[in-house]
Amino acid sequence: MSPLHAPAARLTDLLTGLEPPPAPAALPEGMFLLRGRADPAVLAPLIETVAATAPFRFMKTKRGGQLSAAMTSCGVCGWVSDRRGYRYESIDPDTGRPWPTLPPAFRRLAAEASAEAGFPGFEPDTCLINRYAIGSGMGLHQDADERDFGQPIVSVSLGLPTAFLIGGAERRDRPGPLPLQSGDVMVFGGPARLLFHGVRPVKPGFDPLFGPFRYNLTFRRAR
Ligand code: MD6
Ligand code: FE
Repeated sequence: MSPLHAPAARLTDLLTGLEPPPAPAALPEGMFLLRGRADPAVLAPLIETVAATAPFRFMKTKRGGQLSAAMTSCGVCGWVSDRRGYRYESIDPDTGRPWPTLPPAFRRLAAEASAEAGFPGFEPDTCLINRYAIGSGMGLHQDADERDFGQPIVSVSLGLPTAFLIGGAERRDRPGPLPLQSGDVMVFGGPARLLFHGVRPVKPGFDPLFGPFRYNLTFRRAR
């Protein structure tokens, strides 16, 4: 920023000679970040239980590629992608069985976090679990496969940190990074519900609970 446009220095900064800390960028209206709201130690074994019934898998895309995060789901339906496109399915196509039920601690976390963000009464019917190895990320997308966009999405970050990319209402809107750490919870509701977003590739590291991975839980009301 040129000095001409720099904000006037504050008296305290002039006196101490210190730069003021950078102001945190405001989140878009309807998007909330609850830092450290989730307990990773409680969630880790529940993810393992879900994955014992519905193993993580790399889903195919319509165009013949494969998603870079491994995925599984729990709840009355699960999000799937294959050569036919994206949708929610009641039966896990990999096992031929229903998805495992939503653990009560998952439901409770999603309901409490959404209420804290100002969306009371959220009852998710599905949780998509993404697992990112080092170097994996997720391209800019909108979550638009659910029936009612009036329902929020609650998202929980676990394991290795990354930067969440927050875009705008149009794919071409330039996204800005939001650093996320294990235990951080985001709520997307109201005017933020259909914003484009993505995830930067995960940098090398090792998390004491989750090892060389980042996990993300997204709770939705799909039906
Ligand atoms: C992730 N999250 O954080 C991917 N979508 O790994 C999402 O794609 C997402 O965090 C909708 C709402 C919140 C999210
Ligand atoms: Fe998403």
